[in-house]
Amino acid sequence: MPGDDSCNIDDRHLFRATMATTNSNSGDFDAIIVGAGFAGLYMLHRLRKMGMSVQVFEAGSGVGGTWYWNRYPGARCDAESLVYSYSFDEDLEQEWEWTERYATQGEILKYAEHVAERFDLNRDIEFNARVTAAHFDSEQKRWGVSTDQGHQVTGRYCIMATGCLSTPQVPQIAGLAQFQGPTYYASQWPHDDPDFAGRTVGIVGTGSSAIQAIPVIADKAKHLTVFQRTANFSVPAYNQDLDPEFVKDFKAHYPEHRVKHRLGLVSSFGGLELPEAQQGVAAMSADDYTEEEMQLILEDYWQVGGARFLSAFGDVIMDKRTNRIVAEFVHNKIRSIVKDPEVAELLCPKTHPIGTKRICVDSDYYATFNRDNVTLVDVRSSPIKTITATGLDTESASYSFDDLVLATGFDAMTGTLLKMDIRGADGTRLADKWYAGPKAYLGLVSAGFPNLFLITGPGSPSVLSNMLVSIEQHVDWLCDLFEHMAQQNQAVVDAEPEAEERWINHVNEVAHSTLYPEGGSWYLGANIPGKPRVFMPYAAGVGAYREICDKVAYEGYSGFSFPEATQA
Ligand code: N01
Repeated sequence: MPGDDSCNIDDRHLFRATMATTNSNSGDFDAIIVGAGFAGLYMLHRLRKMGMSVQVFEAGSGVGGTWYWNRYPGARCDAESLVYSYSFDEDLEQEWEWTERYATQGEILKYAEHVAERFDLNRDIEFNARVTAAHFDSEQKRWGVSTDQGHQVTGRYCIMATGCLSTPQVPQIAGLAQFQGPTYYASQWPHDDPDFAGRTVGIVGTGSSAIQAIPVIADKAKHLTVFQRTANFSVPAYNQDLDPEFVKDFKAHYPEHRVKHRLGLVSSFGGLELPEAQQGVAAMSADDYTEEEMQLILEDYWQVGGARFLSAFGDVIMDKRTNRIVAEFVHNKIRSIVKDPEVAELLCPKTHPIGTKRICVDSDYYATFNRDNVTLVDVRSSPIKTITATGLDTESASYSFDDLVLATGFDAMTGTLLKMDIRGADGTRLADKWYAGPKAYLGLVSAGFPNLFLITGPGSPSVLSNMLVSIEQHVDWLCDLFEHMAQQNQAVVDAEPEAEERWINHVNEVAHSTLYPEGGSWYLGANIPGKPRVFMPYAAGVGAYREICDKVAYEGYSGFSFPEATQA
């Protein structure tokens, strides 16, 4: 097994400022990482290889982040397993065996656990410890980090690897506490999976989580009532066992695949790959085709399945005509699958352009509404009034069920960061600085919060990309920055406010050149009452973003300031 033995000895000499005190509630570290999901694990691995002392805090009792918490029935990744995986270690990518086209939550969690063991990461992770505060001490130039378990540690660098979808939204529905049966949040599913056999279940929400859970719950439950406020576009996954010959060939060409993902050379700019045969087509604008030709192309994409359906035409998120044709294609698919025309019409999304809310990937979602034991309730025309002891009341009817499932989403991208009491150089709270929306240069550093880094933060491609691609890019880029700082004898890095402002304007400009702002999505904060409406991810793609970050580094980290020399 490869461990840390490949560490570059020269790198180790760069970081000797700190002697860590471990196994206690206090200590001083070169770096503190918040979160032990895929970002936290890789960050820890890299920093350790550079010779840094590192402490990771993780609220869960194990590694895996989103894959630790989201254990709802049917949970799978909507990116294909061979590309939703780390690329940093050749032996790991060759030796790990994915079994299905889309890995289950359980398999991805096993992979995260395997990575933690393989690289001996667990010894630097404090589990069951939720970070509550992080304050920058301007005199000492160190972050002081506290947890709900009484830890009080300090560190030069504080890295937020907190995930983008890690704070569940508790829906503002009256009477939630009155329900007398079990209530399950999709995003905090119990480890002992509840058995719905013979039970009646009500589920609120029809986003990605619900769309995966509904067919699986319907298969078990006596009856399932689905409360839908907004219909969502979903594409069939056509999940299947991986063909060993395909895997062998893919693995033989892993380096080429990875380069394409990193540079966004494949036409899906999020870093997900298209089959070879489709790559040329996807770069095209729909203007090059008649509507009849577009139907044939869309049918091809539909038959392959998966989120890449949205890549059939390069301008689907830019051009209203293209978007309308693609959306109508999906409407017609829904009408062809769902037998009851009224139910089919309710399931056809008409409130937002396709792709402006995250596209869902499903197994038999629409067909599930043909089952006798499934009822769809439209809570847009007749909103939920209150949860009752035995079910819920809408404005026009009462429903009862044994179990309530809430698949009501997340306070995305900023929720977890702003729940912590984070204070910068002059004591300003991050929540105050971000009152009108998140601000961070390159989505990585928020001016006035020196040495605080956001992995896949707002203002980076983040949730519009394959998260593993974006995580590795941020971690690698930060490691280069830390090395640069060590070589230049710099202790502190901050973003220049003007550079941050320019970046935020650019992120907005890109977003507003697309249809994304029309989506009313969690990308915009629109799902959280009172949250500022700002399109948070950077929509120009991973390739363009990487190029910008590389240029910034090449220019000696333009837009960043290095106000202090090392004190050690
Ligand atoms: O959450 P969502 P999600 N009354 O916000 C409804 C990732 N993910 O957990 O749209 C009634 O999409 C809400 O209705 P509306 C993926 O990035 C990935 O499903 O606000 N309904 C909506 O239908 C995804 O996009 C994977 O009108 C209420 C639903 O709850 C992201 O996580 C799998 C309500 C929330 O949908 C979030 O998906 C799962 C209320 N008061 C998730 N409040 C894969 O990789 C909310 N809703 C496969």
